[in-house]
Amino acid sequence: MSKKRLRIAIQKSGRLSESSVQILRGCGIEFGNGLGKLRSSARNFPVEILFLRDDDIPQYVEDGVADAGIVGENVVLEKGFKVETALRLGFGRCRLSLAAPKQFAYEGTGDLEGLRIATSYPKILSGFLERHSIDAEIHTISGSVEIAPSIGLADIVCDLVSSGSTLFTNGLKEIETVLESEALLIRRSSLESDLEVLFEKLCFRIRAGIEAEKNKYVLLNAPNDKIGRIVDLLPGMRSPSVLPLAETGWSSVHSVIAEDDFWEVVENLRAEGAEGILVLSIDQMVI
Ligand code: PRT
Ligand code: ZN
Repeated sequence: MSKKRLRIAIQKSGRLSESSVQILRGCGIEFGNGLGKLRSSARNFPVEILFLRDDDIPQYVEDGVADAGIVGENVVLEKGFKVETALRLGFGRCRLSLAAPKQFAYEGTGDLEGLRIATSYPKILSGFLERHSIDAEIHTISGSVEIAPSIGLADIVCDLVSSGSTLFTNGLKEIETVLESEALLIRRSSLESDLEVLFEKLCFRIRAGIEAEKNKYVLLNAPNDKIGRIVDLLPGMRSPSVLPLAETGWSSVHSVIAEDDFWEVVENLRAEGAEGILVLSIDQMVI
């Protein structure tokens, strides 16, 4: 195996840290966590993990200090660095939204004309305003954006939202979504060939983990005369497996179903005569 190590930057401490560590550990990569450390070498895969502030990750990847990184799409787009997105990771979901005081009667983007908007995302916001041909004043502030209207610094804000409770407690309501964001696996565009091979391996493993999370493994028993209708309800990866049970006239059916519709499928399976239905999590799914 190559002596070179692939350097991956993840957030040291924050909303993305735990899921970033989990996604790498889910790939079978063993490393110590970032407590009090800036870097950690994996014991069983030629990877070095760098623990950084999220805002610094795109720059480090562009400069080649790190080969890849896990960071929010909002940060990548705001910083505008030349990095490539390899995978969308499906966690750290949030939206960058415009929010106004509750009493603001908002009817459409035309109402934004001439307003003062406080944000930590001036680049993404100005792109949005340009696309909608709106002339508004952007006030860039680095934190506690949500208090800007109440202290008279701005009319409305453009900030990240997940549950919406921060806006609510500050008397604000969401009026427009500027960006839907999630964590991304980013990479620098040119990797030496041995690092490229390592990176591809890593992506392959991460994809298998992401697919596994989106699916469930289902096993059930049914009398043979019901199998046809039950199989029709189950897509499976190619098609469901049907195996005879020791008891004559009965079979066991194994299949994979999407997490999103699994309750509905399970209810339909029961209605068609399935018994002893087991639904299991999948660790990895290679498709
Ligand atoms: O120290 P470091 O610079 O690394 O961390 P940070 O404090 O800058 O970032 P952190 O850990 O707060 O967020 C890291 C990333 O998580 C962000 O860049 C987003 O991609 C993603 N993310 C997901 C969020 C949120 N959800 C989120 N809700 N980032 C921030 N928030 C904040 C938001 O700014 C607001 O203040 O949470 C508040 C709103 O939350 P709700 O639930 O009340 O709506
Ligand atoms: Zn940050």
